[in-house]
Amino acid sequence: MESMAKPRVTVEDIEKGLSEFLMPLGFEVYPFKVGWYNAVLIPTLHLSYPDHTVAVVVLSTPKMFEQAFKPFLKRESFKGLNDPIDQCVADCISTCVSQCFPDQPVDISYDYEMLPSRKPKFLAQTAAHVAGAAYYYQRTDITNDPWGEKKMFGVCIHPRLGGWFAIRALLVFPSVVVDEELIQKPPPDCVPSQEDRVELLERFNFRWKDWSYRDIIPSVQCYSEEQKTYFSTPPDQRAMLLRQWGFSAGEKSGLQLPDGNKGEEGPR
Ligand code: B12
Repeated sequence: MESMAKPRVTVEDIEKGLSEFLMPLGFEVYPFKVGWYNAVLIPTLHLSYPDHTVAVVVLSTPKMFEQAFKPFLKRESFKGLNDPIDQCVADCISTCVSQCFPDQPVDISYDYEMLPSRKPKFLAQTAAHVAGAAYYYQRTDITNDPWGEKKMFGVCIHPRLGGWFAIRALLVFPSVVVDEELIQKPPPDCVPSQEDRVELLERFNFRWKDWSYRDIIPSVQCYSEEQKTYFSTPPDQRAMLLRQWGFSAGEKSGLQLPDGNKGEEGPR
């Protein structure tokens, strides 16, 4: 019955399939092993798969806005209930997975999804770091930091995009396990100096609305003025902005966001 066996999906197949579909839409994909992620986290935050399971973290680049979002808006007419960008990302990724891997189980989690415990389904920055995509600069990366008792959030910096990207999704392939086929590469440490790291965390925590943390290193692309306008608009007014721009909205569009989604969420 040898001939009946499904060919084994390799990590190369996964990377190739996902990037052929998602790169032209303005996304980047980075495979990693679940064990690398779990190794840096406390057990309550672990992903519950064996260490050798293949996972992939998906980033959006500035090009996603033109190459995926605008075509999505023309095609789909967004629905007012969820953030249109989140709808677009979910549409791209779920279509990609069902077309490229129709016979594979794939567990998809998005950056904005929470568990019943109110913890995020996955820590996007930790995933990006262990996958080698973008170094996660945390307070613990600074010796003798000047912030005393203050809570300081960490931030990932991408070697080519600086801060001009977002971490959108985690895909886990529960039936694909790997060994030596996947070797961990550290993310490029593109903000090596202590002084610049202090500056980076201060910009991210105290001045994130001025976009300046994203330019902590030179980048090959950044968000267009239009994209910045979109992301600077409070989520409950984005549907209206899109209508002003001439995109049509579906039945339930408008200002009625569900409770809990009205928060002052900024750009990702
Ligand atoms: C909740 C949340 C917020 C909250 C709280 C922030 C926080 N970090 O806790 C609020 C609302 C304040 C917020 C604000 C913003 N956020 Co926010 N947020 C999130 C979200 C959904 C979860 C983060 C979280 O709860 N982490 C839990 C904490 C406990 O994790 P942690 O601090 O990393 O700690 C862990 C690590 O240290 C790890 N660890 C320990 N040792 C080691 C060693 C190594 C090597 C590693 C890698 C890890 C590691 O263990 C710890 C846990 O035990 C993420 C998306 C996601 N799903 O991850 C986006 C995310 C972090 N936010 C993001 C952004 C851009 C923002 C904003 C700029 C804009 C916005 N979206 O509103 C602002 C600015 C921040 C500010 N100045 O206030 C981006 C950051 C991108 C980047 N380049 O890093 C993310 C990743 C979203 C995305 N899609 O890209 N955010």
